[in-house]
Amino acid sequence: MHRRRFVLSTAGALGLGGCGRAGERPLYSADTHAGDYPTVRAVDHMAAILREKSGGRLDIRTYAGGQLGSERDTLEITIFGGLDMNRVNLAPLNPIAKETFVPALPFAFRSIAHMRAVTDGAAGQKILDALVPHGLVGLCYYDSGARSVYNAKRPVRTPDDMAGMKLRVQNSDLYVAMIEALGGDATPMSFSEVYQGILQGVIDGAENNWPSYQPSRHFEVAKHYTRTEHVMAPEILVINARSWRKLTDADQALMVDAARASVPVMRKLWDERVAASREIIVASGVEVVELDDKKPFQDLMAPVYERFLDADLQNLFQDVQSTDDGRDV
Ligand code: GTR
Repeated sequence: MHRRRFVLSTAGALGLGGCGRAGERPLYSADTHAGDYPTVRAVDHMAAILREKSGGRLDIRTYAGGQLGSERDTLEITIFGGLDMNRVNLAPLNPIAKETFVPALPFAFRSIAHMRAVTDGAAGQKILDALVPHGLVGLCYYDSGARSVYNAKRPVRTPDDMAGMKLRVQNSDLYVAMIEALGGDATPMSFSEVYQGILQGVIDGAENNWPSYQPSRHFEVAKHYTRTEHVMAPEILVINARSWRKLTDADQALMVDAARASVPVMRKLWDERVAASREIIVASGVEVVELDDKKPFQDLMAPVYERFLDADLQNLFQDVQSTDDGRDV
């Protein structure tokens, strides 16, 4: 079936029409991760605050585990209003608002603490604001840690080891260009298809953080994980602009406060999850390659920056670079 028709019929079948008002029904949200994943639990925390503060009028119901489709598809549903909210990575937003390229660029952040400081600060807010003309309001950022390359073929120690390797990327031209600049063969596909893809040899591997590599069981079929930590693009929680405008000013303020309050909760859950996932992965016999020097990988990113960091984005990129590293990690 044509993808768009599928998306529309999925939303229709679920009755997620955007006609409800706050109080008449919960706000519907989607997440590709399972119900116990830190992003889903953070939104549940936000929902609990909303219920409490609004006397039960405001609530969020999350369809977790990719029940409603891939991030790209559910984002489309969210933009036209078939879903109120969505927790996605920045990657599917890249084709929608180019400001999202900046924090999604390879090696854009010096550390997790730097990424957190940026998302908490003025540059982070500018990127959220850039979504408004595209029908979305950005409520907050969540952690996504650092993404690293993994594959079923051989340990990657230098970019040369990636030559010709077929690696899955998210649906963003930025990530196709990044893998190609590293010498790999980039294959965009949805997250839910990666395990089978590796098992069947359609792809050799992919790239992701520990907490995604582990419960997806990609680590069982791609046992070479190299700490390239090439991307630290955060997650983002968005709400459809019309759903947003249906809320009173007071309810919008409650939403913003609840979203903000969910961020430190998420970070704590995230740090715990990183440690737990890593332990499972290491115990399973995965070969984890630590890189003494990431420079050979970084140096190959020059053409990617040239193509995606255009003149309009230079100031935003400078704002990101000049943000202090933060001290929480
Ligand atoms: C995860 C992220 C998801 C999705 C996934 C992917 O780390 O949390 O939102 O982007 O990666 O690679 O598709």
